[in-house]
Amino acid sequence: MKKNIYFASDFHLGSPGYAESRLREDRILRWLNFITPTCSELFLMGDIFDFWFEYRTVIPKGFVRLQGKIAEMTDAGIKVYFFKGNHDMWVHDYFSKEMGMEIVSDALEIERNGKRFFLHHGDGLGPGDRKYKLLRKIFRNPVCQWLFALVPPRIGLGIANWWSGRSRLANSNEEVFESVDQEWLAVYAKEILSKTHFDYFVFGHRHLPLNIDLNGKSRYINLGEWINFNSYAVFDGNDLTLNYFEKE
Ligand SMILES: [Mn+2]
Repeated sequence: MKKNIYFASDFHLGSPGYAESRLREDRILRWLNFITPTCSELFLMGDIFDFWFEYRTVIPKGFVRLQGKIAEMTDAGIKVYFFKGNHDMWVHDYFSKEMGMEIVSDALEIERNGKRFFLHHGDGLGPGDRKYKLLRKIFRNPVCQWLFALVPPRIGLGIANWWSGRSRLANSNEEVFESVDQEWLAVYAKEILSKTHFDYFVFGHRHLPLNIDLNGKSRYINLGEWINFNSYAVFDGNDLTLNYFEKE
């Protein structure tokens, strides 16, 4: 019975290099094969690629197994959503046209089986991080994207991959949980809850699997990442749970 909804983010394919990324891609394929029989919808919630920039006629090399598998899933009638992350926001029509995915640029609010979900990659939300919020505006600016596309891929992708490599994940700084009040996405979720009800807030970006009770009725799940955790969330029509693939 295809009734489950799956959520995952932060595969960071391409990082730190080809060989390690390929092993991760194989693992992701095993996971997709594992969920396919029960999957009605799949939400890929950002930073699937460590860097993706789509030119009008050119895409980055690699990741063909994932692309083929997603096309197979959407061809079979499974709805797949692709959220723009802070590493892979430069998508145009390739993912929708070739892979049948629906592109989500910002927050997505959905209701399934009477449960309300607030979904977002998680970047640029909540208090602080003003430097990134400014950068996000530049990165998402159509004129800036048009100018970047004029740079030949060999140079443009070189710069971009160098930039991506500087990120916290590639430098394996371990993420730690301090307290709910210091979790900026929990703070952001609570602010929304003061105005309107959601049963679940699902974010990525934090690189730390979290399942936090916000007020007794609502929860915040962070999807973690796939370099250390292989973490994902599943909604079985009744409840949303955090799970780990190929982990004891
Ligand atoms: Mn990430």
